Amino acid sequence: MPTIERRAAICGICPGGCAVEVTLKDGRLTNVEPLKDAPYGHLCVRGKHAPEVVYSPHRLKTPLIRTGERGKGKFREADWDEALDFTVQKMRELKEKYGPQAIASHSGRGAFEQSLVEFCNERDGVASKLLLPFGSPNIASTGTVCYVSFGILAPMANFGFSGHRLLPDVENCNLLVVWGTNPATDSPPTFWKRITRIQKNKVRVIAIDQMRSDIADHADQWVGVRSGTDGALIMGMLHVVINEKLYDQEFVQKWTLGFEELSDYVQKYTPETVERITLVPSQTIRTLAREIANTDKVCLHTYTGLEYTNSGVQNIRALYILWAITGHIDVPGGLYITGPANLPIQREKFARPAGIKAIGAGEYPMFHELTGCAHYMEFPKAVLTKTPYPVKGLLINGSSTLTSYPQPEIFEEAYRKLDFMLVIDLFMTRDALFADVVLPSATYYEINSYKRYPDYVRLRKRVIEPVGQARNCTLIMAELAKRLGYGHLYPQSEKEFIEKAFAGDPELLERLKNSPDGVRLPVQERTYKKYALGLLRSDGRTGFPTPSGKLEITSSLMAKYGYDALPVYVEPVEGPLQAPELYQKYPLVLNTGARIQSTFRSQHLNIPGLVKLQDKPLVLIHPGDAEKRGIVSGDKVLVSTRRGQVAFYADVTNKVLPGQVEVNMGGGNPTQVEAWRQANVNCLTDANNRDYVSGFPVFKALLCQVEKA
Ligand SMILES: Nc1nc2c(c(=O)[nH]1)N[C@H]1C(S)=C(S)[C@@H](COP(=O)(O)OP(=O)(O)OC[C@H]3O[C@@H](n4cnc5c(=O)[nH]c(N)nc54)[C@H](O)[C@@H]3O)O[C@H]1N2
Ligand SMILES: Nc1nc2c(c(=O)[nH]1)N[C@H]1C(S)=C(S)[C@@H](COP(=O)(O)OP(=O)(O)OC[C@H]3O[C@@H](n4cnc5c(=O)[nH]c(N)nc54)[C@H](O)[C@@H]3O)O[C@H]1N2
Ligand code: SF4
Ligand SMILES: [Mo]
Repeated sequence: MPTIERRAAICGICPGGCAVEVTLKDGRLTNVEPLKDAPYGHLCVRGKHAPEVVYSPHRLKTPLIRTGERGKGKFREADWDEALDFTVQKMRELKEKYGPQAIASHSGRGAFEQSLVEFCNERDGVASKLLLPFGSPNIASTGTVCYVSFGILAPMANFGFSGHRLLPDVENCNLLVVWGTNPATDSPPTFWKRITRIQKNKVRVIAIDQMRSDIADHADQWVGVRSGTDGALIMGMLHVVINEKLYDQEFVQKWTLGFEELSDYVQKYTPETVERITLVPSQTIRTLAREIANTDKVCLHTYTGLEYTNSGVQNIRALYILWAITGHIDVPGGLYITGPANLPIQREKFARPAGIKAIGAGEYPMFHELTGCAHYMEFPKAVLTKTPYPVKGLLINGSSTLTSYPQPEIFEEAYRKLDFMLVIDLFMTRDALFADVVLPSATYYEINSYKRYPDYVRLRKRVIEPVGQARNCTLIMAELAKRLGYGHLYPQSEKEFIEKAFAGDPELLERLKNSPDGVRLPVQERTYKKYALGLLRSDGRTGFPTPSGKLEITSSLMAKYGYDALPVYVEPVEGPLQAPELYQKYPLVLNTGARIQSTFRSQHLNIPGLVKLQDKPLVLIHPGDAEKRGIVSGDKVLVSTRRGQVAFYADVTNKVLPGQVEVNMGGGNPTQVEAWRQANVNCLTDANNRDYVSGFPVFKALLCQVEKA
């Protein structure tokens, strides 16, 4: 008789940490169900296929050492000691020869596990801090292409604090605007559930999105906008709000800096002008602006949709300013300002190596100073031209850079020139093909740890034994630190990590050990309009924690780095208005990478049960545009830009606006099924076309042509 065990657990496929019930047959994970009534009890399609993911034949099972040419995929199996010794020896050699800064690291979406984030990574981001005691400032992460614009640069410039402190008070609002984010693909989709709940109470929801996304489909109104032009749309709305005096005059006068300049600046953005730029009808712009200004308690939810255009940071700044001056900041039902996050852990502070600047610090100084990280878009240049100095080594953890960064051929060229490269992953990625050493990571189903939610905390108890020789990445980092001579800076076992994580509250840890469903954290009482009460600044004075003490519409931080102090709009440089000649040849606006349920960026395209849900990479194209090209749904089509040509499959749909296409992201890794493996959308995007402040590539406002293959 097989032994069958069912128990509460935390889903270990992505960092979402959904509460689930697992079934184990003779210790083997066979089934996962949502823990329906538990907080964060949820199961997405990816979580449902957990057994297939963790036991995938593609999983890396032993450390590997390269035997063939870089990129060719020839490796031999090695044991952990040999692989780690070799890694450390190469790192020491490079340090000796070129200095510690010659080694860089990059961590990505596979490096968000809670203990890893809290003990091995830096600040807000996910950059591993392993290289800091080694002496290299070159720690980078997907923060180079994600979150930092929205979560750090824009809010810091406006308010003087990070975006994680701006909580959408959905439950108390009368109107919710979801702008450039699709909560249906959040992990877990907590926001989606909250929205569904308020909709039952007849709260109006507006979605502003370049396509009719899941949330736009469920909203009361979808405002379709040309990709990358939200900044103009916001200026048009500010034009209405300011000229019709619909703003909170007392707030503006007392608590903002630069309103006069903004008033002057928006004059050229009449709703009619903005209609020509954004494709949003002028009447809609007026109505939208008036509705937001005249409604009490208007909530905003936004994220990556605004990050990837030429003035992404400025557009997001403008959006927050619109919310603030219409009276929706730090009030019930608006964007609530929380206290600074106070992690109850004693984190080791790793000092920055003195006297040596990180890669990209010169090009993107604000990014560098606020994140403390290297800018990975500058990595190829550093390797290929030795600017600002030679870079010879690279450590990648939980990231697939060759599918997630624009123009992978440039990154590949750099990887070929390296003297040493390490990749830690679950699977053989394209990055790993270039590595000298590949280390197999365990999934979160295979480790002991913990998970913090905004109002809740749970212990993560190992569900299955690690597959093959896979190891918990947190322990891999600790082990590397040890071999590099600073193991004392890291806890060295899972038990130690957990104890240290709750060292500030050992009683909570005891409760957690006895509560498989987790422990709810006390809710803090709310205080509104904290700027007026002196609760936002460390000196106790009233106002915002900015240099002027005001909400800075003209930002001194931006000005300090030589950027426009006003949140000025920049038209997409590769767009129909700025590049009319190119537009003749590439007459469709190209947007890439809106999330789909069955994949997580490049992940799961090698899992049959998930691939089945969408077996081909799609380009969403409007019926009118498709007809002109003789394209019907299912056709193989070629999408081309100035950079290249890639085959996708047509999905003819009025979910996208005429003249715009949306192309799936994630393809390009060697273990993926053929159609996806051949379809790396980032062969079409542009490594040199960037937001001038964040350095983020313009993933979502380019030009392309689509033709039948
Ligand atoms: N054109 C275009 N490009 C984009 C985007 C877009 O919208 N359009 N989106 C951008 C965004 S927002 C981001 S965040 C980046 C994503 O950038 P990446 O970080 O490259 O994201 P993934 O493709 O998810 O790669 C994560 C890797 O981690 C591995 N992994 C999973 N779990 C673990 C683990 O526990 N340990 C270890 N060591 N590895 C693990 C996975 O197998 C996978 O290879 O892509 C960006 N690129
Ligand atoms: N299933 C699944 N979940 C994921 C991921 C995944 O790959 N798969 N990725 C994870 C990652 S790395 C991140 S960063 C988060 C991101 O989370 P979100 O920011 O919510 O990402 P999306 O779901 O792509 O939603 C972005 C929305 O912005 C829209 N958009 C794109 N360009 C524009 C524009 O110019 N203007 C406007 N107004 N809208 C625009 C897109 O059409 C899309 O509907 O999701 C995470 N969750
Ligand atoms: S969102 Fe992530 S954690 Fe939740 S069920 Fe899906 S894969 Fe698992
Ligand atoms: Mo992301």
